Amino acid sequence: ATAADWSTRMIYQVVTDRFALSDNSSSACDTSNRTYCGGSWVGIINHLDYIQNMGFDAVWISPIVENVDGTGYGDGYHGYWSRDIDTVSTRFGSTDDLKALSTAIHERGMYFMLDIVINHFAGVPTNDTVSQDNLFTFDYSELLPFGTEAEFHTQCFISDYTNQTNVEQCWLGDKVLPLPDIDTEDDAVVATLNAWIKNIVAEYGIDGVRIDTVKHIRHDFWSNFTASAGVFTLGEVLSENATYAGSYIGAVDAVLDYPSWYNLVGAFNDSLGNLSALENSPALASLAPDGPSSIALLTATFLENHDQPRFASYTSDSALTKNAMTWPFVTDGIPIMYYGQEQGYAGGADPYNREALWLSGYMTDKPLVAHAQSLTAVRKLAIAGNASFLTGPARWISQADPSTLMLSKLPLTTLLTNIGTMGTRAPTWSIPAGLYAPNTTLVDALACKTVTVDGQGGATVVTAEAGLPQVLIPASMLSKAGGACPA
Ligand code: ABC
Ligand code: CA
Repeated sequence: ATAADWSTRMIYQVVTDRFALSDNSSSACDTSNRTYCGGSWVGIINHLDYIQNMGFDAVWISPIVENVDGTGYGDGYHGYWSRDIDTVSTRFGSTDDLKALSTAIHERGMYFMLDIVINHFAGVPTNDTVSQDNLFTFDYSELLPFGTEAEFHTQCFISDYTNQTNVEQCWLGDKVLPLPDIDTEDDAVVATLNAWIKNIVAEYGIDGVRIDTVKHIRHDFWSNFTASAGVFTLGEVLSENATYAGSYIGAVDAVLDYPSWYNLVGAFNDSLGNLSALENSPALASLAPDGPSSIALLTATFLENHDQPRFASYTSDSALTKNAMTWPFVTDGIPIMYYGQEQGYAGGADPYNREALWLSGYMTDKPLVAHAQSLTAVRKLAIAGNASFLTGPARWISQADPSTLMLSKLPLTTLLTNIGTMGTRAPTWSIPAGLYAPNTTLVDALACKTVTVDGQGGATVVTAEAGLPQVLIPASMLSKAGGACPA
C-alpha cells in the first residue's frame, strides 16, 4: 500500500509480547522483569475483533526478528535488539503464524504494518569490563547475516547529538548493552539491507513499515531502501525539533509527529499546560516537499508509544486524558493509538509502559474504549463527508479563553480544554461567523448533543461540561449505519 492508501487509515500499535497470549489464559506479567510475558502472533489473530471494534483499520506490530536475550537490561521481548535479521523469533510463534496473522488482518480489510530496525543490532560484550580504550569485544559472527566486525561502524557511543556524523556513525546503547551500528556507508551492506526489506515485505504481506532510528542513518541511504520496500514507510525521528524531524520527510514517506507529541503532552498533562504551543505543531507539514496540502500523507500523530511514559502516568484526570486522546484523530496526519491506552493503563517510562493487555480482560465497556470508538467513527465520517478533509491542513481558530483551543479541519471543529474534571469554571468557545452554513445543526460526536449555529454560520458560544472535549460535525453527515451518534 502507498502513502495515499494509508492516509485514510487509523493505526493501533501493538507490542506483540504484551498484547495477547495464544490461549485465553491470564498469566502474570511483571514489566520490571524486562522479559517475555508470552504474547504471540496467534494471540493478535484472536483479538483482531477487539481492535476492529474500536474502529482501527491498521495494526502496527513490534519487530519480528530473532533478538538477543539475557542482557543487563533483560531480554529482547520488545523486538528491537536484533541478533539475526534472517530468522523470525520463535518467541512469538512460527513463520506460518506470522503469515496467518497477515492473512487474518487482510481478510478484515485492515493493513499490516511491521516495525523494523536496520540501524543496529544488539550485542552482549564478551569482555565484562570495558577495556582501557573503551572498546568491547563481541562475537560478531553471531550478528547475522553480517557476521564480521568490518560490517559495523567503528566502536564509539553517540556523544554529541548536535553532530550528525556522530549520530549516524557512532553507536546507540551504553556499556550495559551496546547496539553495534551497521556500516550503512558500505555498498555491500546496503545491498544486503535493501534485499532484506524487499523480501520480508513480500514474504509476510506487509502493507507498510515503521522504521526505527531513521535519524541514525544518512539521509541519502533512505531513497533506495524505501524503493526496495515498495510500501508506505513511516520513520521514527525522535526529536522535538520540527525542522529537524521534517527534514526526513521525503527520505521516508512520513515521520512520526514527535514535535507535536511534546506539545500535546505539555498542553494537557496539567490544567496550567500551554495550549498555544500546540498551535505550531502542524509545523511539520509546512516543511513538506509538496507543501501542506500533502500533510495527511506525511506524518502520523500519537499520544502514547512504547518509548514514552503513558499519558495517564502524568495525570489521573480523565477529562485531560480524553482531551489529549482526541487530538490525533482530529488533526493532520495518520492517527495512531498505542495498545492499552483504551484500558486506562498508566505505566511510567520504559519498561513500565509495556503492560500485558490480557490483565485488563479486554473489557469493552470502558470509558476510553468508548472514546476511541467515537473518535475513529467521527474521523471516518469526516473523511467521507469532505473530500479535502485529509489534505487539510487543520486551521487554528483563536479563542479568548486561554484554557481552550479550537481546531477546525472541516467538516470537523474540535473544542479542547485543559481545565480538567474539577475545573472551577466552565470554559467557553465561540464559533466564528462563516465557519459553517447559516443555521447548520452540529452534533458533538462525543456526547451526541447538538448545537445550532446562527444565521451567520457561527458566533455560537459553546460551553464545556466537566472539562470534556467536543468534536462537532454537521448532523447531516451522521450515518445511519452507526458510528458516532445515531443519525
Ligand atoms: C533499554 C532499557 C531502558 C533503559 C535504556 C538505556 O535501555 O529498557 O529502561 O533506560 C530498545 C528498547 C528499549 C531499550 C533500548 C536500548 O532499545 O525498546 O527498551 O532501552 O537498549 C527506538 C525504539 C526503541 C528502541 C530503540 C533501539 C530505538 O523506538 O523502542 O529501544 O532499537 C534514541 C533514538 C530513538 C530510540 C530511542 C530509544 O533512543 O534516537 O530512535 N527509539 C534524545 C535523543 C534521541 C534519543 C533519546 C532517548 O534522547 O535526541 O535520539 O532517542 O535516548 C527532547 C529532544 C530529543 C531528546 C529528548 C530526550 O528530549 O528533542 O532529541 O532525545 O527534548
Ligand atoms: Ca547508524
